[in-house]
Amino acid sequence: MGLLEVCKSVVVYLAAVLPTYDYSSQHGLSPWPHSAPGSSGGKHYPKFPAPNGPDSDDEFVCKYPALGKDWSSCSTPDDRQCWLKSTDGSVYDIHTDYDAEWPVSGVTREYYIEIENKTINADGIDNTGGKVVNGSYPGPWIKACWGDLIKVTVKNKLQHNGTTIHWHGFRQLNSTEMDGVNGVTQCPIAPQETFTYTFRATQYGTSWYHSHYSLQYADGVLGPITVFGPSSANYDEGRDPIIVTDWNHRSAFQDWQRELVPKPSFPKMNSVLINGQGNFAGAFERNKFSMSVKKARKYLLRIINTSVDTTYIFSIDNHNLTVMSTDFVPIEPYNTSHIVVGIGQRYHVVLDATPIDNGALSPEGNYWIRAIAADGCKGFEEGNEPDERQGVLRYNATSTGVPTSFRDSGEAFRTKCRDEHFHKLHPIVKWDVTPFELSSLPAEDSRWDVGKVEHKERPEKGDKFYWWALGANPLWLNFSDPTLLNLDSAAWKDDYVVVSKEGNANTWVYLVITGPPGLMGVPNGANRSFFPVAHPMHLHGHDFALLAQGNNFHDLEKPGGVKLKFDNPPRRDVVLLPTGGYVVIAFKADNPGSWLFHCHIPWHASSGLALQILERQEDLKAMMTEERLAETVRGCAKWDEWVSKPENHYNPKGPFQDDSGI
Ligand SMILES: *[C@@H]1O[C@H](CO)[C@@H](O)[C@H](O)[C@H]1NC(C)=O
Ligand SMILES: *[C@@H]1O[C@H](CO)[C@@H](O)[C@H](O)[C@H]1NC(C)=O
Ligand SMILES: *[C@@H]1O[C@H](CO)[C@@H](O)[C@H](O)[C@H]1NC(C)=O
Ligand SMILES: *[C@@H]1O[C@H](CO)[C@@H](O)[C@H](O)[C@H]1NC(C)=O
Ligand SMILES: *[C@@H]1O[C@H](CO)[C@@H](O)[C@H](O)[C@H]1NC(C)=O
Ligand SMILES: *[C@@H]1O[C@H](CO)[C@@H](O)[C@H](O)[C@H]1NC(C)=O
Ligand SMILES: *[C@@H]1O[C@H](CO)[C@@H](O)[C@H](O)[C@H]1NC(C)=O
Ligand SMILES: *[C@@H]1O[C@H](CO)[C@@H](O)[C@H](O)[C@H]1NC(C)=O
Ligand SMILES: *[C@@H]1O[C@H](CO)[C@@H](O)[C@H](O)[C@H]1NC(C)=O
Ligand SMILES: *[C@@H]1O[C@H](CO)[C@@H](O)[C@H](O)[C@H]1NC(C)=O
Ligand SMILES: [Cu+2]
Repeated sequence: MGLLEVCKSVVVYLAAVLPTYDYSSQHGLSPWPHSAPGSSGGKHYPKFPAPNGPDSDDEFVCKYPALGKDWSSCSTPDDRQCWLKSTDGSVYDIHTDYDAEWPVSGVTREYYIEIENKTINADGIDNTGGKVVNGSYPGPWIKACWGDLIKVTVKNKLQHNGTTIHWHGFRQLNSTEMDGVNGVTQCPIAPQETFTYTFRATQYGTSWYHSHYSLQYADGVLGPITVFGPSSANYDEGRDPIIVTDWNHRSAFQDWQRELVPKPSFPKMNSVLINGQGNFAGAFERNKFSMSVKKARKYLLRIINTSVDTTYIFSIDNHNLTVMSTDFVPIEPYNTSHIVVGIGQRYHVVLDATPIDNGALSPEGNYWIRAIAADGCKGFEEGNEPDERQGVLRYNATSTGVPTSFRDSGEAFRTKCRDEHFHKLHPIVKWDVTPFELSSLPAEDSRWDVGKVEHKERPEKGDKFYWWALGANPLWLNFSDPTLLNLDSAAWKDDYVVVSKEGNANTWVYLVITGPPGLMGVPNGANRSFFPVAHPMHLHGHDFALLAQGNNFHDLEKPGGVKLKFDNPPRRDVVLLPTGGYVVIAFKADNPGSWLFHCHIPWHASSGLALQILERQEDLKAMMTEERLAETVRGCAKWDEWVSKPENHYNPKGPFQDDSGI
């Protein structure tokens, strides 16, 4: 019996004694404290409550002092499209082109968070390798209003790891140095040091922040962030974020070692959590996530997928959901019985608390909230697949009844691994993408095939390990040498996978990403193998237009085999590259920076499935003045000092870095 088998049987034993477990000792879970940053004083300018959570925290108000007193809030339950209006008829609303305009704000939202290690007991089993934000998993809910400046000081209280925080989906317009990617925009924050991130909320909606230091977010360093703003569908009340994730009982750094051996045994996940709560292997009556509602009211739900390995299908028995935004992009609302949430993706949906009577009504008014792991997009231990009934919707808040409801059995309810349907997603603020022919794209910097490449000469890693890559080179960053501190460079190391894109704010950048199935021979002369796996691909610094998405990569080779949508295509910041398929994406070169484009499965990102788009290097160099980079340079000096001492490392004898760094 190998060591891993031993661990597994211990876990199974613990599960068996779970009924007597004292859940009151459960620690490390977030109660969503409603912190209220900034002062709520000030009499001479407009301020209004943000549409908020269930215990609507009166302290959190949106304020726009710079707009003057002609302006007022116009967000009401009957008109959530409106945000601010002026007596002269000007508005900021759902139709405002947020790529170009946002409410002028004098408000800075200041937060301070600490990253520390902590044992997390999320599903009945301790994970001693946990790492958390401010002592809780998930971390505190960071809130701001559309147009605010967000300023978050992060302190690293870990003993043996650096850290960074990335603000997932935030465009970071003119602030690439605040993107939080070690080796690209900064050095890791050294233990006991701090770094202050300052950036403007030009978009609105819900997202998450997470560490970009190696596999750290999988250990718990993440939390939700909401920017209050208009919505395309109406609702009465907003609710706290619903964070769905898969979960593991070991540190991801430990599991990574399972990949770094000649015959990798792929890391497996153990359970599913909603807001940090779950039930491992039949520990069923533990405090399941629950949400209570009043009949006929409409609720805004903010759903975030922070998974490591799993795409979920989210549904509530006997209820349809009205989808109104994908990632940070408001869309024409549509109704559905279930939504497919890929890793890193977010949806704002409206739940109409009016059960659909299909003969399966729960007599007590309790309904299952389901998070179904999609077929072919999950990585759980065999025979240990978690129950899909992950939460309860209650019409009677004090009821403790177990729902008897059933999943919608209709044709339309499919559990295949895919994205929400391409043709359903119509952004409200339209983009017209300049048409082009696929055959006209230069393959060398526009076409990227996802595959695995064989061992290169790297002393750090084991023998015969295959590294995921976009193209021929797996990403491998030097923590101490971020791209932003090398803007004079004309030549980049292959390991940095730098893809230069020039132009101006009106230049479209097009990328074709493919995941060819099977062993495909040797495109571009590199020795690569291809595997049938779907990858959630995430771009920093931009929303992108999704011009095409398909299951058969061979369609690209046929003339006219792929039809591109240029007229208001779906738009988001994470897209699922289907198994054996392709995606074609486009964005405007309107944000100079160095932007990571990577698979959001941490094992794949750690293995190198990433590239960086270096957007308009000369303009970027001009923007990145000494003053702006002062914090970055200071952080690197501190990091270099810390990392130069082997006694600081987790394993002083082994190599310090054993993955791509992201
Ligand atoms: C995080 O914890 C620190 C220290 O207890 C506290 O000052 C800070 O307000 C907390 N941050 C948030 C966002 O809750
Ligand atoms: C976690 O932090 C505590 C306190 O700093 C330290 O004693 C412990 O060794 C750390 N554990 C790991 C695994 O780094
Ligand atoms: C980070 O910390 C973990 C322990 O929690 C350790 O296994 C890993 O080697 C560390 N990695 C780096 C690169 O600091
Ligand atoms: C971003 O910077 C460019 C030039 O550096 C400037 O023209 C533009 O106004 C800036 N945009 C914002 C939103 O600050
Ligand atoms: C999270 O994303 C992963 C990867 O795409 C996906 O497998 C999983 O279903 C998503 N979770 C939810 C709740 O959608
Ligand atoms: C969605 O369903 C609601 C009832 O819950 C209905 O009022 C609304 O018109 C529907 N919207 C669309 C776009 O079909
Ligand atoms: C719920 O949504 C499904 C589509 O997924 C639709 O067929 C059905 O009519 C909807 N039901 C109600 C009551 O809105
Ligand atoms: C709500 O549930 C509680 C506990 O089961 C029960 O005592 C109460 O009568 C219920 N209220 C209604 C209105 O059904
Ligand atoms: C990483 O970058 C630093 C700073 O430029 C340099 O001193 C060091 O030699 C680099 N390490 C490797 C392994 O290239
Ligand atoms: C591919 O592999 C073959 C045989 O192992 C080797 O001769 C060739 O040099 C490799 N090509 C590249 C581009 O690495
Ligand atoms: Cu991947």
